[in-house]
Order: sequence, then structure tokens, then C-alpha cells
Amino acid sequence: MSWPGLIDYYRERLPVRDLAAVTLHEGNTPLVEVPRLAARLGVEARVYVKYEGLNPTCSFKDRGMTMAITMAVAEGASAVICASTGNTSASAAAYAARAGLACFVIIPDGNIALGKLSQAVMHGAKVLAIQGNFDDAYRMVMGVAERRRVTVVNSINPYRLQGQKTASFEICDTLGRAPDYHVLPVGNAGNITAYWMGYTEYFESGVTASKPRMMGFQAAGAAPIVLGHVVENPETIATAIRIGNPVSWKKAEAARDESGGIIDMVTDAEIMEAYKLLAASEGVFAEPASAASIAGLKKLTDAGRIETGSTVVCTLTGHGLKDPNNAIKSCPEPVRVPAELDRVLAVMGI
Ligand code: AN7
Repeated sequence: MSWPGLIDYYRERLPVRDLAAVTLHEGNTPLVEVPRLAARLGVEARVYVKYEGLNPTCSFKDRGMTMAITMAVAEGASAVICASTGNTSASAAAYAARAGLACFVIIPDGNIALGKLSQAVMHGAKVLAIQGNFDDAYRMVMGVAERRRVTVVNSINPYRLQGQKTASFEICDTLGRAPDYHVLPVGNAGNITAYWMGYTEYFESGVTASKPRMMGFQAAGAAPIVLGHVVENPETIATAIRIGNPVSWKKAEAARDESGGIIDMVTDAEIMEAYKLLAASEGVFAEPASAASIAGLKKLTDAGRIETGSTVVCTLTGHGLKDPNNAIKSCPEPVRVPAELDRVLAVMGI
């Protein structure tokens, strides 16, 4: 039987009643053990990555969007809107197309990865690139929603986090237990909130006997939660998490504190090192923001914060192909060779 999508699989744990799901069969992403990466990081634990780049639009946002668009249809909406650093816009555009709804997305001009922009336009969204950052785009969305009948599908929409919590269910179902540590990037802080909700629900209904410590990582140039204040001009190569005033700030702090976890930051240099190491050591390609979780795991390991023999899950939130420009920029160029066998052999050097 093929996977029906997360709403039909986890329906009794989601507030959807018997509504027909708007689905692209999202969810059921691989949990990949990464021993070679773990060895390279020097972590003496079982390390897994939750490969969310293998969702239909290649990011975790599809989990929330199947719920948000299903509910928007049920409520009679004709149009949806979001602000986005890229992945939310790609997902909203795709699911709106699937449901026959109009979609408006507001993005920071020049600061969204190429793959994400190509998705939003291909799926027929009306794309507004504003001269401002994500936080400005979000303000615009809130303003529009006050004046026009459009459904906001940013994570202020409660159905988004409901859908996203299913990633925790899948991890526990696969492992047969909850991990000891869950490491993930933090931008608008919705995902860490949703994962914690999922882990808590499984624990409270007796499916699991423990809950993980939630270990969130922001980019150093966009780390408002770590610094304890809004960052006016967030800057990071990981444009997906280039956010200075997260919507779910307080909920993320609650997830951190209730789980006995942390929210810390990693530099762009650490992110790019982890980005390449993951791809080269395991064949798993994730975008720079996702690599913040791997950079975070390295930082935790170096500080002796990961208990030997424990189980660690890192979420890889988006696929590496979302951002081809950063991939190509971060590696040596292909060697240009004439089509002559001797020259090819000479360049190969083996
Ligand atoms: C790849 O698309 O906010 O902490 O507008 O695309 O739940 O915000 C994206 C966020 C991590 C951070 N990794 O998750 C958007 C947007 C990737 C992302 C995050 C995002 P949250």
C-alpha cells in the first residue's frame, strides 16, 4: 500500500475530523543513520538524520501546509498568503495549486534561494519581492490579513504546527522509542515548538516512555533567542533562517526549558563546514539552514554535551538542491579538460 500522506496516517491525532485531505503524500521521510558522519564529528552516539528534504516540495513545510490548506478549504477560503524566507512560499504555492486556491507570497527581495523561488513561480503564486527582510514581509502579511479576506498560512496558523508535529511521531514509530537528543535549526521557531508538541503527546498517551532534550540552533548573525533581543538586521548565508524576530519565540523557549535543552548558535563558517561534511561523508544533501543542526551537533560534541551511547536525531529541514548557488560557490569548480583520453587520465591522477 502506498503512503497516504500524514493526515490520513495520523488522522486521530490531528484536528481534522473527517475532512478530505489536500495532500501530495507528504511525510514518511527516511530516518537515516549516519555513522560515518558521527565518526567524523567524534560523537560516540547513534546519530540519525530525519531527511525532510524528501517531502513533495523538498522541505518540512509540507507537513504543516497539508493541514493549513486542508483547513483553509474547509473554511471556505479562496486565497492564502504567507511571508517566507523561501520554503514556506514554495510549499504554500504547491498546496494552494493542488486545492485550486489563489496564493500570494511575500519574500525578501534578493534573499531567497533560487530553487525556492522557482517553485513559487512555477506553482502559480503571485510573488511579491519586497525591499526588506523576512520580518518586514511578515508585517506586510499581517497588515493585508487585517484588510482583506485571505487566510494566513504562516505558522501563526495553528494547523501548521499540528501537521509539523507528525515528524516526531514518525521518528518514535521508526526507532520504537524517543531519541535522547533532538537537534534542529531554529528560524521562526515553529518547528522546534511542533516537534516538542509531538514528543509530548506521544509521551502523555503512553506511546513512548521518555522525551528528548530539544537542542535548537540559530545562525550567529540571526540569533535573537540566544541573544535575548530582536535582531534588526539579521544576516546569514543560511537565508532560510535569516529571521530577527521569530513568531514562535516564547513557545520555543518553553520547549527548550521543559525538555531540559538549549537554544544556541553556530557561525556561518561552522554551518558551511557541516553542510559540506554531511554531503561528502554520507551522500545526504541538505540546504545550509539544515546544516545548522549538524554544526550544532558538532558544537555539542566538542563541549562534551552528548552522553556516550545516546540516540541523537538531527532534522535536515530542506533539500540541498533548494540552494544550488551556495553549493557551487562552496566547492572547487569542475576541471575543464579537452575530450582526449590522455588529458583526462592525467587530470584524474590515479
Ligand atoms: C530549511 O520558509 O521560515 O524555526 O519562511 O526553511 O520553524 O522557522 C523557513 C524556515 C529551518 C526554520 N530550515 O524553521 C520560511 C521559513 C529550513 C527552513 C527553518 C526554515 P522554523
